[in-house]
Amino acid sequence: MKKVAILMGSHSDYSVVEKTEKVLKDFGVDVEVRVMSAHRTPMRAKEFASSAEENGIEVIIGAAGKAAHLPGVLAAFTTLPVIGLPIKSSTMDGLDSLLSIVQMPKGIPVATVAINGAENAALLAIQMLAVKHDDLRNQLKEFRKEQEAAVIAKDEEFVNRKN
Ligand code: RP5
Repeated sequence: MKKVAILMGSHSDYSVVEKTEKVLKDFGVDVEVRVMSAHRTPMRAKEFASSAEENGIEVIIGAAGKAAHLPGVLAAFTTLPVIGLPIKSSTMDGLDSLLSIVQMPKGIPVATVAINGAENAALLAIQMLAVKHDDLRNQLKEFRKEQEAAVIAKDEEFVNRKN
């Protein structure tokens, strides 16, 4: 079983998070999506992270905006890898979220992707899982080949363009 949990701090994050969910599902990864907040439902967030490993989860993605401490709090309660997905906030364009997530003090790391980097959060989780799941490693290699071919095809369009 390959299972990733995506926790978002608010349902308002879901328009970004659904892109993460889609990539994971496209790769055949089991996804559990939850709304859990480090400040509004701190006990539920703690309980989820504390029991994630025994519940078969292998990677946790924490999506949050503004003072985005959710991924760091989750990471405090588990040794599973935690990926932080900073959500673009309305007032500071997500810089607040990015810095809140990426600037973890030493001892408890959170792997951070770009502001609204939903697809990369999924791909990074898949790369972590691929360390032990050969099928995912092969799928990732295929994905990279397709991505490369798509860029080359676009380049060819320009090369062959008649001004
Ligand atoms: C964070 O506060 C959430 O992750 C969300 O990005 C942000 C705003 O939440 P709402 O006020 O929209 O519920 O906890």
